Amino acid sequence: MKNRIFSGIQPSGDIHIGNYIGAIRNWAQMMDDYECIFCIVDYHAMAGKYDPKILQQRIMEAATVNIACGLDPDRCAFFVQSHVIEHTELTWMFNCVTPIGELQRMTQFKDKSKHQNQNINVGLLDYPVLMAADILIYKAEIVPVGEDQIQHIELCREIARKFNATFGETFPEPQAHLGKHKRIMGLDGKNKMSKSLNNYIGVLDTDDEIWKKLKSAFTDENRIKKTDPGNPDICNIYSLHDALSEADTISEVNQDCRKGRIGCVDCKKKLHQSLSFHLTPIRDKADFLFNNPDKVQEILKQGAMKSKKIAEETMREVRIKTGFR
Ligand code: AQP
Repeated sequence: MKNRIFSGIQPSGDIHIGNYIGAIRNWAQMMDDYECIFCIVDYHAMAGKYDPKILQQRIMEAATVNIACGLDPDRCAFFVQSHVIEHTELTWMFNCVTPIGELQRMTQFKDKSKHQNQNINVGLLDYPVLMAADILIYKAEIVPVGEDQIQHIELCREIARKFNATFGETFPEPQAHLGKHKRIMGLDGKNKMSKSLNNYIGVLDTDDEIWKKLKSAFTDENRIKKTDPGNPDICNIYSLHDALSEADTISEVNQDCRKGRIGCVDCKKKLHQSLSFHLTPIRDKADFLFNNPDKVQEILKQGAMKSKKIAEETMREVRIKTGFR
């Protein structure tokens, strides 16, 4: 029996290389060793600014990019959250064991409340409870995520503990699984790479678009002249090399930067080459799938059928334990 993992991604805009390096690439590498369930979490996207007219298009884009990045429907279940309605039923059960104070202290809730201060809705506060239901409805033991989600996974463990203590042992306490590159910084060098901050490189950006973004990207601010020795440890361009370039390029850039033998522009050019090498096959596969949306829809349908069986079984057990026969 393989351990089960669950993870999700929102269809809330372009998928960026932070999502790819911090999450999707790890998911694709875990498919042989775990029983994998991956999900487009469309209900989560509703808590932010979203346009119902293009929601389905966003879902298809997110699904297409994830498959192009390596999710293989033969080795994982991949589906849309709202197609397995049990997620929301379990959320209600979990709402009733979750202290409101725990939700109010979540960093992401505080940050997002600042960014969308005209729309601080209950969904924004309740987001981590829906996330706990997404994970626990499959009794997943491992959740591969980026660092920004660690606090939510801790809360998920607490919700599992509270539910088990109230209604009897039902759920495991899942562990977060972080890859080597758990927090990719945005091109501003100050904040996490993020759609809403528009500081990202999209997985589907063209080479020209990527170069335009890289040209103005933040580097080691202490380096004034090209010949000044730089410090790769504090340079965001170097961290992106570390996440994406070949080993010999990483070590060459590291040494040349410290000795002032390579300037920031040339370092960015090398990164641009690595990005192009890495993203071209993904873009090609995505192009093929955009022209064959029925293939993507079929994958999502099969994934929902597989996942729904597990979700229904968990809900049967939960309804009995909570007195809703
Ligand atoms: N910058 C990042 N570095 C590492 N991992 C990241 N993830 C997101 N940004 C980074 C991981 O990607 C997975 C899916 O994330 P999501 O769908 O919840 O998207 P998000 O975190 O909401 O992405 P954004 O771009 O930051 O969206 P907005 O701006 O709308 O809030 C998760 O595992 C996440 O950790």
